[in-house]
Amino acid sequence: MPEYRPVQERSRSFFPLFERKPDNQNATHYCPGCGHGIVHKLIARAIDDLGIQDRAILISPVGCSVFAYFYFDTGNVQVAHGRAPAVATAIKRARPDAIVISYQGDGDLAAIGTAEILHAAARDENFTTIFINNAIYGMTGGQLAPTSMVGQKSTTTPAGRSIWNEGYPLHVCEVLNTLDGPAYIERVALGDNKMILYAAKAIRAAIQAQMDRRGFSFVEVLSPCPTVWGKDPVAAQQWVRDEMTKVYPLGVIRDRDPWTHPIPVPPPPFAFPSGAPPLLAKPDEPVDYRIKVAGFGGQGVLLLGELLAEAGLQAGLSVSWLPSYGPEMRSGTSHCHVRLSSEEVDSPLVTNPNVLIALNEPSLRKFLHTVEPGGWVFFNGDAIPADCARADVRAVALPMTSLAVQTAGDAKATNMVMLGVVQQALHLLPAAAVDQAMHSLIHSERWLAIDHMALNAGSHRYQERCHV
Ligand SMILES: Cc1ncc(C[n+]2csc(CCOP(=O)(O)OP(=O)(O)O)c2C)c(N)n1
Ligand code: SF4
Repeated sequence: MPEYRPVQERSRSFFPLFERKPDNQNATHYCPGCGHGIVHKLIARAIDDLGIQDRAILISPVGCSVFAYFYFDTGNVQVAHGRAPAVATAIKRARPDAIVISYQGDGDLAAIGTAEILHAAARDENFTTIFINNAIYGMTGGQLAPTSMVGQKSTTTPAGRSIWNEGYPLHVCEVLNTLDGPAYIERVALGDNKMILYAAKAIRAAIQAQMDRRGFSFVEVLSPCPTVWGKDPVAAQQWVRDEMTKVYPLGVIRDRDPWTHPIPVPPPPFAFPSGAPPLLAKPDEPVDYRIKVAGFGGQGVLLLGELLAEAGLQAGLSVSWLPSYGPEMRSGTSHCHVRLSSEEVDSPLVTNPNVLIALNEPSLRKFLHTVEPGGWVFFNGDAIPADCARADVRAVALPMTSLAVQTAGDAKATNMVMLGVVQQALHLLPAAAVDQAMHSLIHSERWLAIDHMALNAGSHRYQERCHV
């Protein structure tokens, strides 16, 4: 028997206090009569009733509901405008046991984010989207939305939406219903109390569909925006009931029989291609290298980062590699973020590296101040420039480009000299893993030979000059 709790009670899935505004911790930031507040409550109740608070992750959008993470005591990720389905996809795939609830307004979902929602639904991603259709851009002050109705006035259509100028409103549920993917699609409204009870049921059913691994579930909620519509809360609710529901008919649009459609099966975990060596043992000591590799485009910055990540993978670590580069193929700046960790990697961004690999002086100047105290700095140059000295980091400066030319006959092998130096200094990764990574990423025999020479040269030079 489900536990009986009065509806008025604050949901357990809300924080006891909303700490966004110190002087008002019991109210949300929504306007009186706004549908967002009501739908938040329905979602929180569903999370409570389904017993999933510990594994629920809410994706909040850009729009009036951008601060949803101040209210839901669940996992929370706030994402860029329109990108909730892409982020929800990533989270659900990485954490199949999480219950992912993606929350979007009509500007967010049906304008800037149209491609994301269509493709997520077509791929039948197993997460739930709650789509708040208030037929307007609320947060930005009332511009026309794709779902604004014909004749509806907005700041960008002061004379009302015209089919000649702005075309017809987008019926998102019906569009999604043309796709094979979705498991569950329903449209509900907040037009009166009975409708709100239906909305509660729909939200619960959609989340349940996800829990049953039935695939993509979607609930559109026709929702009042009294402030921007210029109506009082009661009139706004009536407008939802009397006008919006004429254009957007309510009801279950798809409830796919789980037995007639294959349940999406997650792909098998990553396996090394046959012939690859078995994973090397994880280190006894926990490892958490946050590495920034930076230099000019063409210096092999990205390849060096990729090699570190690939070798880390071969060594059984959790890794990430995130490149960032300008549009030029040559001589623009580029850098990448690499993480090598014995724990799961939470974010691929490296803001405060504990290892900075600077292949040129501008990169040293740009990133030196970001290095964590106690971290390592490897610089391709005769010496660290005097005005860059930092007493709280360990710095290694060697002229790696000259060394690459002298020993491997090619300045392009500078990155491999650097790899040899870093390896020798930090014993970052097992030599076999580095070798395996080089074989996976460098496909020319000639370059493999050159790069091995450069790697060894870097390693020896560090031993001769720097090892104490
Ligand atoms: C990339 C980008 N483009 C535009 C904006 C401006 N912007 C913020 S919210 C919004 C639309 C919000 O409308 P909706 O999604 O319907 O949500 P509501 O505020 O009505 O809940 C826009 C266009 C932005 N923040 N980022
Ligand atoms: S502007 Fe509209 S959507 Fe935004 S909080 Fe106010 S009533 Fe809600």
